[in-house]
Amino acid sequence: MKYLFAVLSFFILVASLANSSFGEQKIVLKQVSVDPLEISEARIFIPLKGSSATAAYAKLKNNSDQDITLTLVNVESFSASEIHESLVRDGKMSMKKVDKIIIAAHKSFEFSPGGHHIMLFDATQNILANQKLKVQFKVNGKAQSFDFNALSRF
Ligand SMILES: [Cu+2]
Repeated sequence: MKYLFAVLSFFILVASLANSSFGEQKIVLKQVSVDPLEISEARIFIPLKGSSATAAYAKLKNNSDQDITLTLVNVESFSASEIHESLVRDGKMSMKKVDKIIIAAHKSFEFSPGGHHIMLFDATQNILANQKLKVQFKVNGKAQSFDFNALSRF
């Protein structure tokens, strides 16, 4: 009986050691899997009734040691999309198409109202609030999709 108890406690010790090293491994894996490009607050405003154009905004963070070049490929449920920069010319707001965005290593960038934004044209379907729409970019030449959340303006 004493022997059995010793064997049992040995196994419990081994099991708990295995568990703790497993836990450490999980933490390490989590650190490694941080995306080079992190996107938050990704949102698309549902087009207003009678309007065909709208915009998407997001916060982007370059977690890598290299610059990230970002180009836009397409946006789900819209027939056309472009990256725009807002400008003030002769006191008037205007927009200019931008081919690419470069985010320096460990820097952030924001698509925001009144700044750079993703301009969307001609919704191909009815979009509902909280619907997830895929926005496809090329991140350093490699296609990558991100979920944007559809929001109503009101
Ligand atoms: Cu625009």
